[in-house]
Amino acid sequence: MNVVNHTPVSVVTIERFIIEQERLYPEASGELSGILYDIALAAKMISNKVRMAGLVDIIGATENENVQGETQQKLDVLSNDIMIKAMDHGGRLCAMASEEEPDIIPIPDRFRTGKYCLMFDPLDGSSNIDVNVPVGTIFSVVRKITNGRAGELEDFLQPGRRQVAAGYIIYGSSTMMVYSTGQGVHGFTLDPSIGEFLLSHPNIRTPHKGKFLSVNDSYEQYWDEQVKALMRRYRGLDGVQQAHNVRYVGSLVADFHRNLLAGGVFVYPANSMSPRGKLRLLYEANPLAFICEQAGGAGSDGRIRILDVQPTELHQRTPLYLGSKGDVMTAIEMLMPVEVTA
Ligand code: AHM
Ligand code: MG
Repeated sequence: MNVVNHTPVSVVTIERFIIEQERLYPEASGELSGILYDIALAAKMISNKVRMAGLVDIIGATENENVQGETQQKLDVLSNDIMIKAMDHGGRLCAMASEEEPDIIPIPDRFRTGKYCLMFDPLDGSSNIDVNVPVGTIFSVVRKITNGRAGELEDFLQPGRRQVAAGYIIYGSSTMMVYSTGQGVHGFTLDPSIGEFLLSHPNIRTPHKGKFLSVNDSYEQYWDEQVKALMRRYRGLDGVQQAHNVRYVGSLVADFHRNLLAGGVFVYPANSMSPRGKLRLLYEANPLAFICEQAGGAGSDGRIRILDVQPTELHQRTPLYLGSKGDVMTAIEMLMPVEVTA
């Protein structure tokens, strides 16, 4: 009979890990560490709500639409409020921006402000919540670049390569927080019995080529010929590569997390119905591309590196090819504009 080993995988809490990382930088002010602690606290609170879905009246849609014209779920609104309340008073942020809010969220006058801007998608994949599919929170931190107390739009419209921290929380079979401050990618699993995130996945590296393809191919009829050819390549139908296994949850954090650990590519191309794709550059593509690159993977909009895209709008959308480097390179090679020779 197999005996289950109950020894904890780790006793390194996220707080201890953040402090130890901070000590490597004697010049660090501790402000970024404070932001990460506060996000971990918000994550525990959101996790708690998500775990109660189905038992109390928090599933289902509200009567509101967000700025993208999407119906807000009750848990979108709750998670958004939790993030704002957990983050607004620490004195480290100059403003926030959320996928669920039309404009920048100012820091109330009664609180101090700081030198960082926080962007987040409070509950990604929330349309899945009613059917108990994993959802997530995604976040991105950049330094303020304007003068003055309050954050301005310009502070948020910085290319993703300027992120100083990014990460996500996945509310799956367990709750995990995965983040990077530019020194590798580290994953922490929430131990619900003690309410602590414990280091479970230090220094995550993603395989160079993956076995999974995550794509919603119901849009095939709206793809251009280059994208269709790329999908045939990924599926092994043109005989050039081995076929990928198709796995699509429809919850970006869940699809991304699986591919990060096991190898693969997440693809959400532009199509004739959505010429700029669906996913948001600031709240989804940038933070996950940052994580992916830190783990040895890559992120592209099909032409250029996601982290080099200059944002022009808060809620800008982008096509997205994200995951194992070899698989993203395949996309870039096959989507390159065809040279017209005289
Ligand atoms: P959301 O932020 O409103 O939840 O939308 C983003 C979600 C992603 O989690 C997922 O990858 C994608 O939308 C799925 O879109 P589609 O249903 O078009 O495949
Ligand atoms: Mg989202």
